[in-house]
Order: sequence, then C-alpha cells, then structure tokens
Amino acid sequence: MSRTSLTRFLIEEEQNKRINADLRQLVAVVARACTSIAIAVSKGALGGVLGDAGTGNVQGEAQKKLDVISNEILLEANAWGGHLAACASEEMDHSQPVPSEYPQGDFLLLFDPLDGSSNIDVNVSVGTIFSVLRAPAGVKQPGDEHFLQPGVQQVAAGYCIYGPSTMLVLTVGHGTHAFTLDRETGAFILTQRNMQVPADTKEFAINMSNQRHWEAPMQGYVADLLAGKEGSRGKDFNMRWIASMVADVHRILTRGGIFIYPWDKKDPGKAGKLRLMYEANPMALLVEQAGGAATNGRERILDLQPTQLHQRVPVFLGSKNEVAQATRYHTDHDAN
Ligand code: AHM
Ligand code: MG
Repeated sequence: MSRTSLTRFLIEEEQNKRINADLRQLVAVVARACTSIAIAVSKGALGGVLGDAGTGNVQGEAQKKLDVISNEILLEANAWGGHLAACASEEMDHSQPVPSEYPQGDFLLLFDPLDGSSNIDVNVSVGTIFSVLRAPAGVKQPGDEHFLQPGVQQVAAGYCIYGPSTMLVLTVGHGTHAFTLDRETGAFILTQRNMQVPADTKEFAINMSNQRHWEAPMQGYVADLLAGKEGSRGKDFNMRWIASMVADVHRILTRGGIFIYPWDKKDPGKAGKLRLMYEANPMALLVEQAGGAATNGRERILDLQPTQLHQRVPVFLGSKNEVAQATRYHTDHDAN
C-alpha cells in the first residue's frame, strides 16, 4: 500500500488550489520544527530538559525549560523561510515581525509551543498548537494589532501531540487530517483523512476541582451530566481530564466527547484559562472541520473579534449536539 506523506498531501492540496506554495512551505516548516520538539520531549531526564527555566511568561506563569526550548525551535525554523511576516507565541509578550533584512512572506503564525506544561515533568502527553492568519495587505512589519482577526479567518491550524506516538493533526479549511510520525524515516504519514467527531457523546472533560467557582448555568449543566440515567439527560456519562488540551482534544477528535474550560470566579478578572488566539481558535477550527462545534458557552468561538493577543476565553468544544446542549444552558439562563 502506498503511503501518503505530509509532503505529498500538501503538494496535492496545492494542486487542488486549496493552499499556495508559501502556505505549503510554512506548514512543512512547522511540522519539521515539531519533529525537533518531539525529539527534545522524548529525551526526558536524559536530555537535561525537564524542570523550570527560572523565568516567567507574559501571563505570569513559570516557564519550563521545554517551553523555552520549543519556542526557540519554532522561531528559529520559521525565521528564514520567506513565507512569514510575523510570529506570536504564548511565551513572548509581543509578536515578532520577521526582521526586514530577511525575506518577507504573507502569513502570520501564532503558536503555543508546548501546551500542557504541568504534564512535562511527569511524562504525560503534551503538544504544540498553531494557527496561521494572513497578514493584512500592504502591511510591512506587522504588529500585535494585525493578529487580532477572528478565528474564521485562519487559513490553517493544527497541533502536534507528543504522546506514545507523535501525531500532527492539521486543517487548511477542508477537513481535519491526522498524520503519524514515522520515527525511522522522520516523515509524517497520513493515517486518518477527514476525522469525524461523533455528534453525540457520553464523555465529558473538565477540571471538576473548580466546580464551586463556576457560574449557575455551568453548575446546572454538569449536575445534569452527573445525575446520569436517572436525571434529565437519561444516560450515564464518563469523565476524562488529562490537563493537556492537546491530549483531551485528540481523544475527542478520535472518539467524541465535550471539552470544557469555563469561566470561573477564582480570578473574576480573567475571562477563562485558555487563550483565544493560539489555543481556542486553532482547536475550534480543527473540531469544526471534523463536524464538531466550539463555543465560549454563548457564542461560536471562531466568530469572536479578538481585542488582545493573549486574550483568554471560556471553551466548550467537541461533539456537536453536546456543545449545543451546554451552550443552551447558558443562553437560556441569560434569557431568564
Ligand atoms: P498551559 O498553556 O500553561 O500549559 O495551560 C493550558 C493547559 C491546557 O492544556 C489544559 O487543558 C489546562 O491548561 C489544564 O488546566 P488545569 O491544570 O487548571 O486543569
Ligand atoms: Mg498553553
């Protein structure tokens, strides 16, 4: 059986006029950077890469050594390609335009270089999340404000999961496709074309320890899930929480479910924990392209107009009918 590599897949997408040569190269460079991150992650304690870097990022979170290494790998890989105008990252206060002496491209790349930081030191799956936007026409040396485009304008999005196998899950706006890294050849091989999230589910993913901080409609929704067969939902639900968004979303893309990180009162000034531009938006596009849905509890995530590069947002994503149910609890509550 002939295998379709990521390279071949991207060339076919270009031939079908779904992407241009620059976007093809950009995705290929990101994928290559992810294979380098996979190598660094897999070395674990032997690579001297575990533990804190002793620094903090713009959100005041402690950075792990691997957060910093992954950020550098992605920046370095993309600086020279000629397809990018600027990069933004969870680990950098502001976006970085490609220096004017380098070749300039049309695209803006956003990434969370290593998501699920709390899992790095305990050998649990982590991942890289990325989103690609177009630089506004005529803008040289784009700044943070040029990244503030709603998620519907993403031209590509994806993640790479560093788990028992390394997988790249990608959309360029025509379905969501999964590639598995062949460690012997270093190539990503297409292993699932057109992933489909089942519309219904009996599995939810949430950090239950925050329950007392949730708002009323969240309390009501989860109480009904927990009531199982005897409750209004009439079925028993199972729960999973890996605390790596990439791993939780990967499970949902594979077998369905709903992932929730709601707003809570712990820190009322924060709109949620997860970041809109490089966590929620790319995951929302991947899930929608696989037939699922993504909201902030009230509105479609991909329609939100961002106001800040590192803006946070509540996230409800996964099986379409379940996301609709959870969203209805919130909108019904607001209407009364
Ligand atoms: P990070 O970007 O600092 O790694 O935080 C994001 C992660 C997600 O991967 C995950 O869904 C969530 O934080 C887990 O949060 P919690 O530890 O509150 O359960
Ligand atoms: Mg993150």
